[in-house]
Amino acid sequence: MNPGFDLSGKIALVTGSSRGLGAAIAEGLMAAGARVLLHGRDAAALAKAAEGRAGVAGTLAFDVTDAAAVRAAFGFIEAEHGRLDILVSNAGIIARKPVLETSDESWQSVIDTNLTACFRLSREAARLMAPLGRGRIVVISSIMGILARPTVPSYVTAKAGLHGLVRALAVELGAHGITVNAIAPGFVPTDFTAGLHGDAAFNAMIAARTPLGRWGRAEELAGPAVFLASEAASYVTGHILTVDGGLTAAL
Ligand code: GCO
Repeated sequence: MNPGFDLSGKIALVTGSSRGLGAAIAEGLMAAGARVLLHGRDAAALAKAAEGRAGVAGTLAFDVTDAAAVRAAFGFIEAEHGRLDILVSNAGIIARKPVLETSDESWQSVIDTNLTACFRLSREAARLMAPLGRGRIVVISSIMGILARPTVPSYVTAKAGLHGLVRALAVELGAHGITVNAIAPGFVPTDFTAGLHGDAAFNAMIAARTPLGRWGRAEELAGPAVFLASEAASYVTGHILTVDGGLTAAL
């Protein structure tokens, strides 16, 4: 049987896809044949990211923490495309402050953006997918959902929460033919981690701790995302796939 990595005819939404991991994942889905709705907060950056790319089905600029804006975006997807086959929930933020210096507001905003928004996006996506009897939800988590490093307490908590959310969604949405999985990336140099990658000591520590001996590349998230979004992963749900060069396997 053909394992079916082909995503031709599928419509995908990738949040946070104007740059970084989201952009690389969107590119991977398009290369596999999907038509992708790019998302970000900055309409101008999105328009630039969409320029000249045949696989782009459109752009949606909204804040994932704004419930009304999320509803409107899914209303638009339904009206314009009549379906959604794949959601990649990738948009996220980080606050780097020790526990003793973390304010309630900062904590809440990281939880809202990284965890609550993913719940809301997944629920809206599942409402479009359920009538099709099929769907793929891929949550971009982090190895910080499994391991903790100092100074990112809200991020670690939100990412660990996403792993629970993936299982909670998987056990209910399986009945509708919808699979829900997470990818937990290790350290990848993007704008998000520029400060860490630029820090020679931190950079060397990660390379030394990682069996593959280096940081990841954004494009290395594309294959795992295509797999989980495709027919090839038809019997995979509720799974957390680490893509970390082996970092979480090593002591
Ligand atoms: C940080 C966090 C994260 C990690 C990423 C991989 O930047 O401070 O540790 O951004 O780089 O999530 O675990």
